[in-house]
Amino acid sequence: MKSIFRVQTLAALFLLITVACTQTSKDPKLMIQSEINSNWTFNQVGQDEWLPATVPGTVHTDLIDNEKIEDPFYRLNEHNLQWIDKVDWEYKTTFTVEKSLLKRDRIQLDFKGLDTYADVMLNNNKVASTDNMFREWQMDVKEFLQEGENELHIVFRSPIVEGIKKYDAQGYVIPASDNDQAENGEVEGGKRVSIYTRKAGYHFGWDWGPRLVTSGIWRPVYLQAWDEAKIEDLQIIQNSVEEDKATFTAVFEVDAAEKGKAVFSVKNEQNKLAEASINLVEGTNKYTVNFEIENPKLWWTVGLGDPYLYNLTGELSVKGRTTSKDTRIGIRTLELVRDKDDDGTSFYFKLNGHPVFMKGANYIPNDVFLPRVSAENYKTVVETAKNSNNNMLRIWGGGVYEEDIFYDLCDENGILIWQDFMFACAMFPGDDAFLENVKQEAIDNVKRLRNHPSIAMWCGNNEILAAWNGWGWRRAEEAKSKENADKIWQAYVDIFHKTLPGVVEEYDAQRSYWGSSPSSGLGVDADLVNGDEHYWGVWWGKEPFSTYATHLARFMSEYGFQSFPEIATVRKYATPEDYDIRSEVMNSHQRSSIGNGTIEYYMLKEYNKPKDFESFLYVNHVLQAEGIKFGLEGHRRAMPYCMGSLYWQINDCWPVASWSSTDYYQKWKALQYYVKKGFSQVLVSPYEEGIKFKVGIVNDRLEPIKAELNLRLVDFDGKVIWEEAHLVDIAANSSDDYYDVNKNELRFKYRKNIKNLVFTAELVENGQVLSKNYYYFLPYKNLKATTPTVERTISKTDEGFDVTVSTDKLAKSVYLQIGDEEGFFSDNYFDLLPNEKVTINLRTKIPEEQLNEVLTIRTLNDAF
Ligand code: BMA
Repeated sequence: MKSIFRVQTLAALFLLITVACTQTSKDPKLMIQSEINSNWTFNQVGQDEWLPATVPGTVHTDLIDNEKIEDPFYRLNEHNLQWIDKVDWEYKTTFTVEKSLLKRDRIQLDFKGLDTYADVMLNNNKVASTDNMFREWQMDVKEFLQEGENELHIVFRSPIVEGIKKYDAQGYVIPASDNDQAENGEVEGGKRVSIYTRKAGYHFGWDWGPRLVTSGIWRPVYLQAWDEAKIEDLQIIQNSVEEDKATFTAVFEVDAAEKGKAVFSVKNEQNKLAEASINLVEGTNKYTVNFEIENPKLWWTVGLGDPYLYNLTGELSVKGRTTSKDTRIGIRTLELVRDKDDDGTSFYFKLNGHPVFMKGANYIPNDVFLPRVSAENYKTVVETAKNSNNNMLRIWGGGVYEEDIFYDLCDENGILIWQDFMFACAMFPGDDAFLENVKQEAIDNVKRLRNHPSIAMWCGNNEILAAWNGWGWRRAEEAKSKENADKIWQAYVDIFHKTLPGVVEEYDAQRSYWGSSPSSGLGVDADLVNGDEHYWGVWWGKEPFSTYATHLARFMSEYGFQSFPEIATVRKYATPEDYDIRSEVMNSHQRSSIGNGTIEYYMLKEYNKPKDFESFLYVNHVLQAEGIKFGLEGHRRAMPYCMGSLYWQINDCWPVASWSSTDYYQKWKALQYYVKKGFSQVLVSPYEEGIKFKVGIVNDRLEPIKAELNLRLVDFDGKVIWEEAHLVDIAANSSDDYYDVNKNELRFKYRKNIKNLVFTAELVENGQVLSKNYYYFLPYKNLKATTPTVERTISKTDEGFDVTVSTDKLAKSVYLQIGDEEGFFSDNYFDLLPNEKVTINLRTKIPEEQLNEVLTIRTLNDAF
């Protein structure tokens, strides 16, 4: 039996191979693709100095690599490099094409990103002229290719020169904020030309960014060849989710060279989920296949469950040859709920049926030179967000639609994305060509990103509606000419009320579109009861930090306070002679017009003047963190009225004074540690409100909690003056107060010690501390905190060290540093009470002897 079986199998196999070979000697794959990423050189047009180039890359980074310019981030170098964006640049490479490839039905060049005005020449034939950094460009090139060597040549025209042409032709000035640093950029007449070019706004400068207007092949270039048909896109639409099954439609967008029979299928890693025979129609068309997933595991955000993902493959077979596209989905329902209620209109996200408070940050690009952001950098920023209990990041509209890897990481880590379209703080042109360009850009990006479970919502722009109405742009324009003001507003309506929502409706109908952040509806100005809010009263308005907790809207999508980076980062761009925030170099790395003065104003309210530059940096970190803490906790306590808190901003694009919680080198400032605590799944939060002193508890878990709430008044020598313990029942997904006294009573009772007292609140569940929080009744400068002696012991761990610290008196804002060495402390800038022993884990590669040399521990007392 056995041997017969074997003979039969072999014969069948032989037959199969012969059939396959006689049927076609062609590649079994319908499509092949290769990346054109080597042998690139570049040259300034008009010069003749071709130098090696990196693709993907930028002109600036190629000039750095060839030592033609110095590091633009160092001291004042940026200002000597403004000529680069006013000249044209060209890139060239050659690549080899085999005869077999030329036999393919169709051959295309596929550019994932060209920055920005590029003329593309293949073997001296112009195959495209591009004008939008955010779009992908495909061009049919079969007729221009030859066997053997082929030359690809791309000329980038200056975005400034192109912008000036359009600016001059407009006939009236379209308002743009001074984030477009035209003067810094030495643009003739200070013309703010950024709005004419579909290119990352922050390249033209921002109040946290340098002015470095790049050009280049910033995303990969592919050569693709195929026969019969190509899958252009695979969209997975979720139709229904029930406990035992979820149903979907796979929408294949296929470009077919000719009509004919095809088999479409959808597979997961183990099984074929569905298959359908469909007749292809020539040209680009959509074909659908329905499928189901049994017992679906849901995708959850940070803290609520696993962000479970399903890998799927859509396959297309024509005449026995196949092509496929991989994608990945998360099964979840997500709604932006806008219901009328007693206060106005709600604004919250409901995930898998549960309202979820959004805790997170605004996110900007990680570098002004985008292609050098590594996978590791992306991993770090997303992990920082996750480890700090963020469940949402807002990709702000003055940057870019991020790389695929960024969204993949957010999918994997349970972080939702509020995705702005790329428009910020400026009005824009509204001519037909511009609108069509914007439409194509939106289509490209919506199609690229819509299968990611992390994408929560599309938002038209950042602060443009607020600028037009609230900042007075409309009135100013009307005063100049009503007719032109009407044209400018019409362009706004065309882009943000028609084009962009139209694309979302057509290509991603299941997601919400929000016109502008902040706003209260399409074209409706932000108010506190109907939508999202950017609150800058603290900072621009010099209002006290405590206002964060009282200026409440339905969703706080921006608020922030600045700090300089830590000394190790400052040392990378400045030398000791620059160590004064008003020095030319430090000032050039501070782009907020009111930055230095505002930091000092707030600092002197809470603290005395720091004794030196390094101490200033340290106190600035603590100041920023202590300030934002009012927002992190206050917004959460105000749930369900307020359902989101996204501080401005998690990252930096160069080393600078900014509102960020991690600096350009991804180092955590004090704020990042405070965010981690302020956004913990369960939070205990002592606070003052009017004449009351209260302790609130916020529970983001979807289950109730029974816990012990321990409250104490402790003096700075560690003596417990008063204590109370309460057993508390905390409802699921709730915020409430669990202690409430008259503030004056408390102050009166302890008036003798108030300068020497800290109120501590601790929430304990089954012996585990869920959250711990300290509260002082006076600003630090009015406290009687004397210099403590902090003891430390060190022990080696697999990934670094455990540093255990203890103190004889209150140690305020304990700050551990390891000089310029690389390392990460699990906690930092924390208060330590006598009788406490706290172990901090330090992840580092430095040896123990070195650690003993470089480890320093400061407390706030050392800063004055
Ligand atoms: C917000 C943002 C940015 C800006 C930040 C700090 O309004 O939208 O435009 O960088 O404030 O000023």
